[in-house]
This record gives sequence, structure tokens and C-alpha cells, in this order.
Amino acid sequence: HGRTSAENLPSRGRAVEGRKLRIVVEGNIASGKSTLLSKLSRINSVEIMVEPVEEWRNLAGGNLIGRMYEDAKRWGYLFQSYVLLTMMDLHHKQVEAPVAVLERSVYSARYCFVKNLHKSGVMDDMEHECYCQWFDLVTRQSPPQLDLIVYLRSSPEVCYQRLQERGRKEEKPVTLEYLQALHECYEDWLGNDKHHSWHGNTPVLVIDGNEDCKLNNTLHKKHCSNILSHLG
Ligand code: DCP
Repeated sequence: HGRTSAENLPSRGRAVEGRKLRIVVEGNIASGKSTLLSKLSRINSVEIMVEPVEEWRNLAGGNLIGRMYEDAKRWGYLFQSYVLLTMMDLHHKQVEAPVAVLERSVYSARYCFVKNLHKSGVMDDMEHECYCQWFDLVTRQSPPQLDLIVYLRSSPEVCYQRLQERGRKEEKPVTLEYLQALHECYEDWLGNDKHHSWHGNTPVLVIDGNEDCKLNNTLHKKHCSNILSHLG
């Protein structure tokens, strides 16, 4: 399957008068974001920007994400503050392509991952307050451009299954309960009727992530054209 040429994009999906567009793909751990991103990367006018997990794995010679999973109480705050820094950098990185697609955003970090750490008592009130003040300051001073949020909604059970199949060493401590709690945060943020179609001013497109797209190429093509048609 070759790349889709820019001419084949639906007209509403083209950058209007040179304005470049930014899409973020959201979803739980192992919800299938990487597979969707790799399909989107075949489109000529699209550039993919993945989560900087390699940077999270190697900070001053230490594996920060690994430590966070081993001892979230000790490292959760530092990890999330580094996620905020590296994701803000990604949000503002210039790209050549008319459409940039980011894996996650500073918003899911705050409204799903940090919220869950705080709610479960792993991140204490002072750490949470300090994180939120940093978040508010940096997002107010340099607001990330968001034209569309694609929410890949996969059940926690399906995510857990996929997580075990891929077997990343740092993610061994991730339990089904943790994925269920994150799923609830994602649903509160993007899944309920109130916010179903809008997050602030940004439209939200919900895609069923339970079907295995690796086995179904037509399904992915459908998702890709659905995403591009929402950009007008
Ligand atoms: N993570 C976190 N807090 C954040 C962002 C990410 O704790 N604010 C963690 C969750 C994962 C790891 O970082 O353990 C990387 O994210 P994903 O596993 O979701 O990325 P994948 O590429 O694996 O996603 P998918 O499996 O959907 O393709």
C-alpha cells in the first residue's frame, strides 16, 4: 500500500490558506495509538510526532519512566514534570508538513495521568498544586495549537491484553486496575456526552479502538479518511 498523495485528501482536510493543522491522538496505555500513527504517517501531507519515551528512558543516565513505575510516590511528580517539559517542546516544534499528528498531549498528562496519580493518593497535594501552577503558566504563555483530538477508545481489558503481548520491561508493574482508573479519567475528559464533540474549542473524534486494526487494513483506511474529513 503506497502513500496517499496530498491531492487525494478531502478538501476540508487541507490546511487553509497556509495555516498548518495539529491533530493529537489520545488513548489509554496500549490502546493502539502507535499502529494508527504509523498508518497516518503514510499520507504525504502528514508528519507524525511520537511521545518522547526515549528521553523519558534516559535522563542524565537514569531511566525515569522505569523509576516512576517502580516507585510512583517517589518519582511520579518528577516524571510528570519532565513529561510536561518534553511535551510542550513537541507541541511547539515546527514541521514542514501541512498536518502534524502528535501522540498524546500535555492535556492528557494533566487530566488523565496526573489526575489519577493525585486521586489515588500517589501524588500529594503540594506536588499536585505545584504541577498545576506550572501547567497553567506554561500553557497560558505558550498555548499548544489543537485542531482535532482523536480519542482511541479501547476497553481496559483489551489494553491489558495488548500490554502483555508487547511486554515492555518498564511497564511490568502496570495492572488492569491502573488501566481501568486511567480509562475512567479518559472517559471523564473526552468520552461523556457533555464533551463528546468539543474540548474547549477543539472537536473530538471518538474511534473504537477495540477492533484489531493490524488485521484489518480497510478499517484503518476508514479511520484515516474519517480523521482527515474532520479537519475542515
Ligand atoms: N505515560 C505516563 N504519563 C504520561 C504519558 C505517558 O505515565 N503523561 C506512560 C504510559 C506508558 C508510556 O508512558 O507506560 C508510553 O505511553 P504509551 O504506552 O501509551 O505509548 P504507546 O506508544 O505504547 O501507545 P500505544 O500502545 O497506544 O501505541
